[in-house]
Amino acid sequence: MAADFHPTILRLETIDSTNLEAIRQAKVGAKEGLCIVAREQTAGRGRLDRTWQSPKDAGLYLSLVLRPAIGMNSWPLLSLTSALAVSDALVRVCSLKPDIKWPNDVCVNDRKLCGILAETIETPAGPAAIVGIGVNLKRMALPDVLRQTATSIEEVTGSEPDTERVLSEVLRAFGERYDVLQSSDGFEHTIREWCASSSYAYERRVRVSLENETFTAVTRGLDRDGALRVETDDGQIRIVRAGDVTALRAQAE
Ligand code: BT5
Repeated sequence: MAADFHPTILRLETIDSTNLEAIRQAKVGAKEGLCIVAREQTAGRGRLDRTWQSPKDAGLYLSLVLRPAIGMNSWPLLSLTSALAVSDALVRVCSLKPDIKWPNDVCVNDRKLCGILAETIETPAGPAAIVGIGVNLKRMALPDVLRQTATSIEEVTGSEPDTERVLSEVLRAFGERYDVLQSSDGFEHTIREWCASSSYAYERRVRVSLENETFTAVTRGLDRDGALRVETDDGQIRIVRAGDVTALRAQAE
């Protein structure tokens, strides 16, 4: 397939958040493919107003401006596409075996190595999607609570990766996956591939945390727009669009 995605990289020393910068640039006309990369973020963002730790040169911090040619109700699939791309890049660059945790975490050995934040915004040129990707490259000083849950390429491989190589492989893999997403059967293909790359897709006992509610359930695959289907203890199927899932061990409820 011909590659249609051609990123233009804008490199910054420091920024509040590459997603915020991408939003600012998109609002003044940035085209599809603008890629903001920063050596550090002073206010790196996670979902739901959470923080992404972004010390200088310890991670890859990038955001893409996208103007996808697919219906907006399918834009949540961009998050899955990005997680698949990071997974591909980690396999190619360091032979890792990543697992994707719904919706957007790329994990190795059950620890988070990459987080993804996809946002939709209005711009004068029409709606745009901003996809932010943070990959932990090196061991970094993290707050105590994250020491048990986060990891980096250096920690799992024993050596510091080449930042430029990780960046170029993430962008190459993203381009490939993004082209597939926008091709015929691209949604089904992306969902199938995501399910094959995630131990969370089926039969996983999880705790689901929504804004005002927490419950336990078993995962039953993804809906057409990438939302997680779960079966609750009383046999109802529920669709989880925004929230967190945590894996439960059989008796650890
Ligand atoms: C995410 O949110 O995982 C999305 C992270 C996206 C970061 C990228 S970096 C480039 C771009 N610019 C931005 O400003 N953001 C994007 P969420 O699923 O809500 O997870 C956030 C949670 O992950 C935090 O509350 C912490 O518990 C944990 N965390 C924070 N920093 C981490 C890190 N460096 N490594 C692993 N876990 C981290």
